Amino acid sequence: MKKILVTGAMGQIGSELVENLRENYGSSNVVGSDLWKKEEMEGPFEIVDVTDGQAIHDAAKKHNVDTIMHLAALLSAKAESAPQLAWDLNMGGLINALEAARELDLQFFTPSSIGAFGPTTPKRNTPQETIMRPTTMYGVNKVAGELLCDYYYFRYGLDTRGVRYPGLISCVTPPGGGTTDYAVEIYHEAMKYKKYTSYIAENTYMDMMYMPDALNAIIKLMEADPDKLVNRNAYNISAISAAPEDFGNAIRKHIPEFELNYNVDPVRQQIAESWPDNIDSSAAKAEWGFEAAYDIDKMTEDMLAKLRSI
Ligand code: VAH
Repeated sequence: MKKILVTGAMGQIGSELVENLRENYGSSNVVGSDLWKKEEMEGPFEIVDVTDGQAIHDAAKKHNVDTIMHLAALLSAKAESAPQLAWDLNMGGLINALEAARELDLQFFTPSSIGAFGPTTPKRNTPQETIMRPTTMYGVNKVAGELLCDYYYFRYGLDTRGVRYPGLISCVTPPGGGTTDYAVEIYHEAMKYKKYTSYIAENTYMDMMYMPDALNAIIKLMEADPDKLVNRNAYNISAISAAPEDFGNAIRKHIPEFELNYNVDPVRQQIAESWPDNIDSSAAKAEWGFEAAYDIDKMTEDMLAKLRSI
């Protein structure tokens, strides 16, 4: 992996991934792409709508990349509000990116999610191989996406790789339309108002991860020995299993007067309850050495320090 095209480069993961990759591989070797870009954003960038397969192909060819990291997608809550649009973007965009990678013989990364699991999946210590009957359009997209990436590996020999991300917490670009967004909002509002009203109920556990761990996982997986990859497109990875009150308790170690209230959103609560409480990451650790560096306290300290400096 030396020259990379990132789709969804203006999103929560993409915006920090492009910066991280540029630090590791050189700015001129990482091409961002999205429907729009921030004026001040530097480095190679292409305006690409991933529902236009030719646009992805042309951007990859123009910059002579050897890898596509496909991140453009609608997240879970937004996908539930527009399921047909989500199918077109999440699945149409994915097969377009896979086709570009096949035609140009590129390495390929796209994330799956804990959203690929459903209410009949074992909720605790969720195995790498298990029942996957998601009840959301996002989950259907993620399971189908994992299988499509497996197909492109088995049928065409494409070097596809992916992880099942938990909820990701970051302070650079807020997520849009996710179920786990509360775990990002809580930090911003703790800083501004010393209080937050959670749309997810207390005692609702979900897997979470700090963005630095999420980005390191991509690079570690993409640089791993392909002969060691068994689960290649769908590695369970997680760092933290937490409910809203756990974030509140961690924040209060820095902002003692922080107040956490609840006003549950039934749609996102139902999505959250269909996902595991905590997943087993042992296959990722065994096959490519996945390790998370941030627990909830270390993440909280870093998040609040970064938000204070903005
Ligand atoms: C979402 N942040 O909430 C995403 C993620 C596991 C959750 O896929 O939809």
